Amino acid sequence: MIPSSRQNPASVIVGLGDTGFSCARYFIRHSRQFRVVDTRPHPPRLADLANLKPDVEVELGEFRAERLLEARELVVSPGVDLRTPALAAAARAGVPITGDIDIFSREARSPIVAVTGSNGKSTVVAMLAGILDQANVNYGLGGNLDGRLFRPALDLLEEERDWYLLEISSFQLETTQQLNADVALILNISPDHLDRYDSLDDYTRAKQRIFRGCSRIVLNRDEPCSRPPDSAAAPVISYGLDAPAPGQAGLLPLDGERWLASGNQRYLPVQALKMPGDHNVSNALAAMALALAMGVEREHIVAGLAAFAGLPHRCQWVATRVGVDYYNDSKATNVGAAAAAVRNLAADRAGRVLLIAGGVGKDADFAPLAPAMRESARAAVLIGRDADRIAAALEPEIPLFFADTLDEAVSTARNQALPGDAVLLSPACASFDMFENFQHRGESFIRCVEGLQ
Ligand code: UMA
Ligand code: ADP
Repeated sequence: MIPSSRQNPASVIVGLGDTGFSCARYFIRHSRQFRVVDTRPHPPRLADLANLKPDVEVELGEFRAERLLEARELVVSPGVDLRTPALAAAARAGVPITGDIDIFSREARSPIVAVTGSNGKSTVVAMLAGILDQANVNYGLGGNLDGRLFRPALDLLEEERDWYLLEISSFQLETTQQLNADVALILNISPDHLDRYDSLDDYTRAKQRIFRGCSRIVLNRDEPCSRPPDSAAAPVISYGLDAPAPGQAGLLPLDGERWLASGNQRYLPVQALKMPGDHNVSNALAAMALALAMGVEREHIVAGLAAFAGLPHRCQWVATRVGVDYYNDSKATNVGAAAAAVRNLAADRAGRVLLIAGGVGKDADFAPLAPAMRESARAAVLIGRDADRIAAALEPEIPLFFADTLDEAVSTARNQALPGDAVLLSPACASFDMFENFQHRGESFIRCVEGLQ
């Protein structure tokens, strides 16, 4: 039971990172009462909130259930686990749980295109944004994206837009009751965040919430888990690496080349895409299918996909030294991403891949990396907290090396590489044991490569 003694209870923002701060700004714009709690002694946006509205009550330190029970609602940041005892107690007592995407979907007055998945989200929404730029569409782009490039969802409501493109994480979907997206897509599902979910099924169920109330579904034919649950009924546009049926997206052959196509209409050759690997061909088809669902013209889709050069830290070419290519794929924070990068970088080259991996493994099973490494890798150089766990999954087939620093890892990989090989930082892990974030890890890698003699 919620205590009946409460008078005009305030919303409580749980977490004062980028999301919590965007929620605070939203409440301030709408003159709504709120308090903030955060377990961290120095939450990242504390000073920003103090500058904006010094009189907001902020409670730091472990969450206190009795304070949360007084809330009108809990607006929970994505980094906070809903299983945290004080939050779970509040939820059991009937305090409504919401999040920034949930609030966004209630407030947005223009249609939403929503993309989730374990890997490729940022690439696909950025590709779609490139297509919409060509078509002069007035859109807002945000959500769970690299905060240096994009904005939290609620900040997008500050400007009038005709469309919203949202990258949404499973954490954000957990607190989203009804998204009501115009177009919704799960790109793929591979094990990730298993420190936050009891099982892969739990993680999948969180992702499937993206389809709640959606008007159209985009489906990846190559990934059975991209399908919505049976309860979601809406028209479907599908994409895949095979030939497309009328109205769907896929690949068609012509003179020994593969072309991105809709039905029997060819759009552009795979060779015209600037990002390497079939996982990026799949991402381009996803962006194309989303654009088709939005009614974008062919010429804009072609121009947008051909112009897209890729985001930093995603299979980003850094340099070629003594015939060896160096790639920064620091954003590969799970096993599926790293396996895709290893396979796809090896596919188009004479040599093999030297993989640099390791960090915080988020309780992942690293075994699925072994087949990709057997097929495509010359060796692995392991760093970070979970280096031994990765080694256990790769032994005995793959030559293994260990390094204490990224600098040492790059030198070791350089020493093992032959001309035609690729040295690939694709860690399959989160970065925070050795770096501030994946951007810091990627930038450090680039500096190490630039420093090679
Ligand atoms: N934290 C605490 N105590 C608290 C609140 C947070 O310890 O009271 C910790 C969390 O456990 C987490 C960190 O602080 O380790 C950040 O959590 P947060 O909820 O404050 O994060 P934000 O700054 O709001 O950033 C979040 C997304 N981060 C996460 O979901 C962890 C950002 O995605 C996103 O850009 C931003 O909202 C805006 O939407 C980043 C990310 O890593 C890129 N996402 C994960 C991923 O892509 O794999 C899901
Ligand atoms: P997300 O936003 O989902 O983390 P990104 O577009 O930032 O995805 O890409 C992160 C990493 O995932 C890339 O560095 C690459 O290694 C891998 N990746 C990208 N697209 C795919 C895909 N379609 N399938 C598997 N792995 C992918």
